[in-house]
Amino acid sequence: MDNNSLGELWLCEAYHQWGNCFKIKQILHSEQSLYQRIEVILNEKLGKILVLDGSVMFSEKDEFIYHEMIVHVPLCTHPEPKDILVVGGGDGGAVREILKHQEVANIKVVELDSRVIEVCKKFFPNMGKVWESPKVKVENIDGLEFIQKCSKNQFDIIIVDGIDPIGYGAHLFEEEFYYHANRLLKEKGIFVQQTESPFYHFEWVCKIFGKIKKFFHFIAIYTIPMPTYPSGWWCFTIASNSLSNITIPIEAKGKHISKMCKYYNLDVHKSSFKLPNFLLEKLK
Ligand code: SPD
Repeated sequence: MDNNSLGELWLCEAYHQWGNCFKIKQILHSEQSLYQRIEVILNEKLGKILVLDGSVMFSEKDEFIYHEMIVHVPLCTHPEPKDILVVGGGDGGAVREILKHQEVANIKVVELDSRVIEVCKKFFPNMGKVWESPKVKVENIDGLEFIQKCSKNQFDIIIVDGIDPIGYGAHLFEEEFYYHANRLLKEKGIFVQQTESPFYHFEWVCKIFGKIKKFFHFIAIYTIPMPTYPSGWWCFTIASNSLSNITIPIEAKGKHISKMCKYYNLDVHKSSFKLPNFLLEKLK
């Protein structure tokens, strides 16, 4: 956080030569947990913003885009998702969206840092109340450690809603993690992970795609506009071993879910898989 020449306080998330800045009206919370610096700041236009180790996780204004798309794309593609694993996701945003799917019976959330959950319960009650659902079970353990010890074929969907591939979350973007993720999925299972900005982190996007591809027969990337993330453009990588049609939603499900959404609908779902040439060329 920096003061500018006018004495205003700004949060600047810098990536080498680029960055995003947010004017801080108030710092609502700041602590060092066992794993990271957790901050909640208030911006007049964006509302409250959750920041982990200086990186914006979401703002109240645009989090719906990210959370609806990381969840409804896989869940509206799978014929009958019952058992869901969320790795990360301690803010509750993804779980809030999963709970819109009545057929889901169990949601296991593996969030390493219990303080993220507690801070979000306090400052983002719209997301934090999901933990009261009897379908939701939380374990505060590292994602890789969790999936290493799990027996195979347990989940219909695995959603990795983590931090960037640097620091303590980096191993969630490695081959060992993808090997176990694949092992844990049931038949028709779908894996999805937030995989950074196609513009700022092009090398990461391609590298991660290559690693996931080694373990799944079918793989695709879809993108969203994400105004508060670096470059404002973000992507998810989705993969499956037995569902060849991972880019095609089940129409009736998508239509039904879109009634409960601010961003997601069937056209958005389908068009999010349309990629520009510079990405297509690299992902062949
Ligand atoms: N650079 C920010 C990447 C953060 C992705 N995860 C956000 C978590 C929101 N539930």
